[in-house]
Amino acid sequence: MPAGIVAWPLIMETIFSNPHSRLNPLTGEWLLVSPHRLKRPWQGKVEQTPPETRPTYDPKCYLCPGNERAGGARNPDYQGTFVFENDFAALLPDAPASQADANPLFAARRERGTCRVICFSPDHSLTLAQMSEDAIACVIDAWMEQFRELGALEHIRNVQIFENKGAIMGCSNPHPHGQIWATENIPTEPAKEDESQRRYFETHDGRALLDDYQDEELRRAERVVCRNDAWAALVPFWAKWPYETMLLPARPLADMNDFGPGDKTGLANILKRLTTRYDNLFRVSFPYTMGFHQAPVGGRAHPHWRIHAHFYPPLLRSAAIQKFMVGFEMLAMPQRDITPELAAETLRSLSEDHF
Ligand code: H2U
Ligand code: ZN
Repeated sequence: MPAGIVAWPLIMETIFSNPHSRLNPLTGEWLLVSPHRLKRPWQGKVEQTPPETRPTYDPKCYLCPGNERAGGARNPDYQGTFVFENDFAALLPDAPASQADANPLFAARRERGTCRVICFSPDHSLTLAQMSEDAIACVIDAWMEQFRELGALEHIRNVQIFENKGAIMGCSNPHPHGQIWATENIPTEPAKEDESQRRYFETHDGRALLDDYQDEELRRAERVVCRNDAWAALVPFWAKWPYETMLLPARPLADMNDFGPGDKTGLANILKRLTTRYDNLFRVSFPYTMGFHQAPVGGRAHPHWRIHAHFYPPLLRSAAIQKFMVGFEMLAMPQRDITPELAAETLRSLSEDHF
């Protein structure tokens, strides 16, 4: 090699072992990666690990079958999944329209919508990781049904399906459950992803951003955690949470209405395997916020969109050490210490048998 010319892999090696920033092409946002920083001493907050054993039925739980909820309604004696309107909904279907402020610096808009809660199982003691793939497939059936039903409402443009798991994520109840919020406007995060995917599609001969991204990740393999015929789980190149992952479909699916039988059973399989790996990481029921991003509903087709799930777990170095997005992260941009490649390698090395 002529003097002065450095091999490309060597340059990348040097970039990735020193402080650098990475672009998230889905949101257009940058992230600071500081691989050398893991060596610093830690004297901060140590999280208490909650006790791991729970009864299969808790008479004081608002979500267990047959119990009375905080709002006064009583749950049926449900056997599989159970969906109900959130008793303390953040959105209302009939919020009235009102006069807009003429000053654009004081913009406000009506936000009609619906909030629902979905119990994944009647068994209070379970989590997705501990449920069978068949039972997880029933949760997916309920998500698909909710997506179809809420997405068909005339005033709804986005259906956000998510799960907050664990007390440190602010989850109010350990009973396995998630939420669905359907809104009249497309919220900030899916709106950024919509814009980025549309722009990529328009400037890349009608190819989808997430198809090209997934193809390249599967080829490089270094950030892939696990996969099956229908889905891949990987740590995105731009992950900001220490063990953040993303689920991507093998087929060009824009939303859950596009699911065939194989997409559903494949999703149940990858959810079980990924959440089991997460639990095995620190040998705790692993906390996270997870949710699906799907094409906006109503109106035109969205060939640029690919459904995907994000898992955002807060734990860093043990069950007791949590990553805080504060300081520089709040004021400037997110930052991480362990590299996405190291996080993927760690998750990949774990067993898919629950501890
Ligand atoms: P978390 O998963 O983030 O803890 O939220 C649970 C939701 O369940 C929360 O939005 C609702 C709360 O309003 N809920 C009811 O609708 N009824 C109840 O009896 C308890 C909780
Ligand atoms: Zn319960």
